[in-house]
Amino acid sequence: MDPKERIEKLRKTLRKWGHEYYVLDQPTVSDQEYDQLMQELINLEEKYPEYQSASSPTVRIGGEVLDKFEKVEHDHPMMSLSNAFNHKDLRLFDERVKKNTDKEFHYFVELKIDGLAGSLKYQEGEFIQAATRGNGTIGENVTQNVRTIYSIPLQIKETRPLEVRGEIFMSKDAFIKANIEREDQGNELFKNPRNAAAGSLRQLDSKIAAKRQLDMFVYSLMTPEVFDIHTHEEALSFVKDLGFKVNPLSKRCDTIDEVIALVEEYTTKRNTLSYEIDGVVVKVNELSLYEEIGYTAKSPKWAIAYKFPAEEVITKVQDITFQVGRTGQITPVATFDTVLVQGSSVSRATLHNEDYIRQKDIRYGDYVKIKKAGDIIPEVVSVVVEQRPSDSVPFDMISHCPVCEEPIVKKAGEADHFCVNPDCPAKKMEGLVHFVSRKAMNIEGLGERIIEQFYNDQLITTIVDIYTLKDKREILITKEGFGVKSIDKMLENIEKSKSNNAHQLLFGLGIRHVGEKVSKVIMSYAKNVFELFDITKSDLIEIDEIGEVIAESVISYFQNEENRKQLEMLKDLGINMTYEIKKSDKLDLQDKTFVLTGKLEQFTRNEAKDMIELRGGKVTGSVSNKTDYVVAGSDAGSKLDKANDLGVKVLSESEFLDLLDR
Ligand code: 0OW
Repeated sequence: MDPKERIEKLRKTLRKWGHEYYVLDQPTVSDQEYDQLMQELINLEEKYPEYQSASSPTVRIGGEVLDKFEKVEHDHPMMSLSNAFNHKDLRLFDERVKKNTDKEFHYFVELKIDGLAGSLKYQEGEFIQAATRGNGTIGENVTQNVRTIYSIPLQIKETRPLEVRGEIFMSKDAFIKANIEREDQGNELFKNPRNAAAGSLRQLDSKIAAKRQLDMFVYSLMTPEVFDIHTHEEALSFVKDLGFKVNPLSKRCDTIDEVIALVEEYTTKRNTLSYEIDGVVVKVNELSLYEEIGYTAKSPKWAIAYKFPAEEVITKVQDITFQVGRTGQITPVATFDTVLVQGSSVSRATLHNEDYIRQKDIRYGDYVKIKKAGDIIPEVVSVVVEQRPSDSVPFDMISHCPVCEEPIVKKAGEADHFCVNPDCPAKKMEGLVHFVSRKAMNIEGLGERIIEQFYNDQLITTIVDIYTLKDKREILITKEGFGVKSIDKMLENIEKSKSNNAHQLLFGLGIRHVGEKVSKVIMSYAKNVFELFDITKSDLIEIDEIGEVIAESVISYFQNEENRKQLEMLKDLGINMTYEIKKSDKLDLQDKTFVLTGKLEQFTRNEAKDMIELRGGKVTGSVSNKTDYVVAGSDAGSKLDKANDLGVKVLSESEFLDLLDR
């Protein structure tokens, strides 16, 4: 067989085997056989470059690292879904659909995969482009990274132009693996598979994206009429036949009662799946009714997403312990037998303060209902009084700090108790954790667990100790659980933090009432930390947004001899004490007013706000005709509608990135 034929044959076979393995999850050959043939194809393609093809199974990981993602305008908007939170909402949806059409219809029910929406385009049977949803109209070109998703065919037998859409996700196992790697590199962990998938898809280097094992379930075929398809069910079997991965648990239902029964079934099945779902999507099956049933600005009226209720589980309160924060605040915490809530294991829940405990009458040994809605920390919802032991007694708040045994105080009218001992080890430890945290000095690889261990080993008891830690390198690399690589990476990050902007240092000092934003406001006025040594209260109050309480807290901190000495030592150790508006931020957004709406992938709201303020811009909470830009993330709300009504310029996240990179 001549090489061209052999190459074609190998590609055909490897595509078939790849489809069986990655899409159907039913491999018919061993990994060795697959790898052997792949290697033969790689060798042949190297030997005969004239036969190279972008859709060869050997071409999954792209070449160059991108410096940013190009924008992509969607041919049809990528809409979001309106939500149903209970059976009643589902019935109301059913009634609305029936009001909008008198024709007969069925429902089609799918799991709501918890990932991010993506669009795939094919021409002449070749995969040519993938894009994120963005703000629904403009997305980002992520073709390079999507090529690395093995369940996505690079070539299909349909040669007419075709677009499919689906949910790009990371399986639970891939998520755990990704976080192990993040931990090893001393990076911040992904909160959940959705964030991990979004973060991986936004990698500019597709070699990194490839390692994250992204996957995709296709749930939409665009322009179905072109392929003479009339129902959603036919559309899914059409794309499945082309080699796309379609969720096997989708099902047609004739009535809303059947839908509700299926929703209940999926709710119980949820934790047995190898990927996260956050609900169920219900769609009208007959495509011809979509126009008639209609759309809102953001979502179709012929579909709805049923969101699972925040899961509640019952467990027994084994103990109530008390955390002492860096400000001395005492937080009671219920500890209990580990339970699975919303797919993650939970063994503690905050009890906020004494009032909260009294109001719910939570006692040692009680059986309680725990809830974890979304990604917030778990909370005790209520006590299962019927299961309360007969000898149980009401909870009594402690009177002394559990760490330093000094008396604790609760100010009149305040709910929280505080340890007021300045030398309380718990406060010092929490203070160090705060100092290294992301929004303060952002020392990656030096997390809470390590701070606690190094504190107890007397390696770090003050901030200055952090910057002299490198002198103890020989001790550190022999410590249990640490390697040369992770220690050197940590020491490198400590050194790097010396050049942080001074507002991060000020925030890291943990002065009461001086948060991240106030630190920036003060430093943009004082310019150097040492200016605060002799600043007067009236100077401080002069500053916009600085009131009496903050001014007094700052003055008392910098009048304290210990604190002054510590800052002198930090300066001698090379920590930057000055605040500069970074030169690249040449205030090119001076007097521009922004409103942020929806969920941004790249930034938190605060980070986006900081970027704008650093450039002289202003961020307000509501859209008016004075607004220059509305930055619309995903699931943007009424502010986006108002911007469109007022003709205010709307920026997608990628356009906002472009504006900042200008
Ligand atoms: N996440 C999903 C899912 C689904 C689209 C079609 C028209 C409007 C929504 O599993 N199974 N089906 C759809 O249908 N959307 C889904 O996810 C949406 C897409 C955008 C926001 C949600 O992720």
